Amino acid sequence: MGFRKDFLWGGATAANQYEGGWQEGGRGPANTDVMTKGSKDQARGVTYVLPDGSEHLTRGVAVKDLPKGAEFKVLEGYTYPSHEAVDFYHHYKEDIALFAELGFKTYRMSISWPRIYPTGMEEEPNEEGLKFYDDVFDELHKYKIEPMVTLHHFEVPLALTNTWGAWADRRTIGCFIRFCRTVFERYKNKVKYWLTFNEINNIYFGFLSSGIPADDMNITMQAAHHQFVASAMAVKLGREINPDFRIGCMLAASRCTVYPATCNPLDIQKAWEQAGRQYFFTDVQCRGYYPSYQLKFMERNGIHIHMEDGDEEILKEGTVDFISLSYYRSMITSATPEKGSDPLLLGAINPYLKATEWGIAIDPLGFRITLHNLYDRYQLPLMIVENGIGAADEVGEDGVVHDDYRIDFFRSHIQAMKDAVELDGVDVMGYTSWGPIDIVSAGTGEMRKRYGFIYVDKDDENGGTLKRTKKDSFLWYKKVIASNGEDLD
Ligand code: P53
Repeated sequence: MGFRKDFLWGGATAANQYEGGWQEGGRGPANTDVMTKGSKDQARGVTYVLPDGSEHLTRGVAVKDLPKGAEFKVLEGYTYPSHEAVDFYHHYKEDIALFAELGFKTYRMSISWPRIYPTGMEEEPNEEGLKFYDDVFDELHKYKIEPMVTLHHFEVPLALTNTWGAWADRRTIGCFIRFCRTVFERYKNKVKYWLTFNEINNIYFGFLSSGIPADDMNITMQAAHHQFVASAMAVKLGREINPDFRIGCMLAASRCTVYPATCNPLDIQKAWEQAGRQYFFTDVQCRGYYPSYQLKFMERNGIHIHMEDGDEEILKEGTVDFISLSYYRSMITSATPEKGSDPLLLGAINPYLKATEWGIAIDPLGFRITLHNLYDRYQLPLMIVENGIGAADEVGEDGVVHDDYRIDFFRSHIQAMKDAVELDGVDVMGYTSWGPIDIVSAGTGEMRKRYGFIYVDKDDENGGTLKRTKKDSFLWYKKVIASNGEDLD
């Protein structure tokens, strides 16, 4: 009973939300570097210039109806949270020592693509960028922490976005595979676990997740196809370079945890359909072909994707070794629009659940249900690579954050994961909490929305000393890891 002996406990981050050093060591700008700060009530924007020199900010990151000749650019007078983030670039030794103190077996991180290929199009990689990750991996191994690396965590060289719309264009596959070959070869003895595309089903976010400056289903689905092909090619290539690599896909599983608002079969069908819009991504990456229901859906909705000869074969040959996933919440849906049928809207409130300050439903049982579903569907090992609660922590008079709400959240979710293992027989490889140290929020760009066991002194106006302090949850999670998930008190 209980978790595997070699269970991979740890934490997870993404370069664009953590590293900072955006112009250091020869790094080029990314799509994430032109995204401004938003808030709970106001979406982030993206800055650009027009050929006449005028400067603009989009409303929201679903970039659409852009005037001809628009070029995304960093402009004076805006706050861009990714530029400094919380400066892992200069604090990695200190932070990794804290992860080691927590007892991490693994640390999930991403490699910033434009740190290795500044525009994405160079023939040769940037040695200084490669050296930085060598140092990070060496530091992790010093403490016997196994790195788990996401190759694409929402970050694309900005030049690829400006030149051809990033993943909307097939040429991006070639640039990405060149990047993969470089890092696979360089780190083949330092990194064993790789993830291809973070939350691939969040390609629906467009610019934020994949640097695509468009909001059009035909373009999005074509871009998704390019990512499927790129992911499968990366899996094949990785296996050639080192047969011991374990390469997984990554699904935003909250989006599959869709409950019908009532027992009306119309609502049930709606929930099933919406989950299908998400599961289809893992279907392609785990089974190696598009499922029939998705092909029919695209046909019915006039979505035509162009596949090249050989694509079907690539998808078949490049299926993943395991499934990694994020889980934050469940959602509800209804066939009656006023009850909220759009899973992206936070408006549909589940009356049986409490929510976080950011309106995220807290649903540990939904976590168990989703793990069970995913394991039934694919019979592949599951790796939970994101789970956690974003909260506006207050530093107490004693200088410490007393985050019992965070401990409650993790306790209930780790218990639910344990139930999935012990009661449903799900094969879970490991668990990494999201943002074990406070980092920039992807959705809003805020610092105020904190996930960490480690507090970082930085505010939303770019102020703060960047000093790291342990919250109450730090000792709690340390104890959980030390007991391999047995002691959740
Ligand atoms: P934040 C929502 C919006 C953007 C990214 O989210 C998201 C989600 C939730 O599915 O996905 C992941 O920071 C993502 C992380 C992100 C985390 O959720 O908006 O993989 O990069 O930080 C949490 O609170």
